[in-house]
Amino acid sequence: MVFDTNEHPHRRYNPLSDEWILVSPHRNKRPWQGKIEPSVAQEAVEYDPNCYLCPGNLRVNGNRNPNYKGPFVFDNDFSALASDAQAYRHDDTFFVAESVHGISRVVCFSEDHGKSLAELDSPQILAIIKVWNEQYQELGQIYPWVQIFENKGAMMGCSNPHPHGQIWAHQHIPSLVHRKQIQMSKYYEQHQTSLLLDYAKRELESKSRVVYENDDWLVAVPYWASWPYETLLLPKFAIQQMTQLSNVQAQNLADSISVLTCKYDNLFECSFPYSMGWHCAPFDQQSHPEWQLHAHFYPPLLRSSSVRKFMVGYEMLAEAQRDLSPEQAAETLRQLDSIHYLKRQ
Ligand code: H2U
Repeated sequence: MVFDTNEHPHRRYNPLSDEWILVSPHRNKRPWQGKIEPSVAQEAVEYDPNCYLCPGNLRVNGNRNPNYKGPFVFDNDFSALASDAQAYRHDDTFFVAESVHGISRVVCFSEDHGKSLAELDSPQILAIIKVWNEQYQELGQIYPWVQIFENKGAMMGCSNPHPHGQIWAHQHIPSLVHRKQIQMSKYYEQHQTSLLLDYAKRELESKSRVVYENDDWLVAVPYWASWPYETLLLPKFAIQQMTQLSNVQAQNLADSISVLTCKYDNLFECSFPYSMGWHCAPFDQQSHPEWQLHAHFYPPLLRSSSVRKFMVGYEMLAEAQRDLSPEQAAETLRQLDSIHYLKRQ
């Protein structure tokens, strides 16, 4: 019997995290099983008088948002980090702790309460990229790590439907990034090239996991994806930080985000939940040829707008597991229209 990775259970190695994932494609031979659940009605209002993030509204702490248009950034009123934390370190075998020093901000993507990235057009997404860059520039002068991310949808713990993301910047390098840094450094020592630049080249040669590409960017379901429709957004060129993007590269990035988020919404004809975020070289005044700027999209949905993948028993106790193969997921995403289903005639 010939081994078929779309049929037979196997494990795949994630070189970014140094972890394995169990793939059980026989449990889900077809990429689409079961019935289509009715779509959850979309929030269509442009302005919600009760939203803390809409222009002109009062936030929980009593501050009033300006009548902004386009992206708007403010310091999180319930920050997970403190910029005035006293230094603290406790070292006692099992009881090790240290203080954290940082700042967190909220980035409203636009004044429109009802439009997620998928429904904003490329120039509006480009405006968000510019704001992310301004934040990297400002916060990167103070903190070595600036984490930009978006939790989208109640399923991902998002507390407010107004399209927005967050930025947490702090002194320490967080655990997942630390592990990735080690892996990329090891690869660089062995090959004198960046792991993710070489990986992007291999994905472009194979095409089997590529969802979308333009002159500068590539979206692929990574070989080691653990979430059903997880994707990696990768540059085709060497770049360590977002602040190094040319205007054309930034424009092409806006197009990539637009196409990917539209495809996601089109998959189950719903506002597709996910957590996404950027990783780039730390702002530590060192050169980091091992790094490549990239974004991860981690969406939980599996079979419909309401049937999600849970990372529970086996995943919590052993390792990540998936049914659909990454190649099957990529094929499904690739075939989807890049015009948003709500904009179709
Ligand atoms: P999430 O939806 O991903 O939870 O992000 C919303 C953030 O907005 C959340 O971190 C902040 C919350 O603390 N927020 C304010 O800073 N002020 C408000 O008035 C409401 C929400």
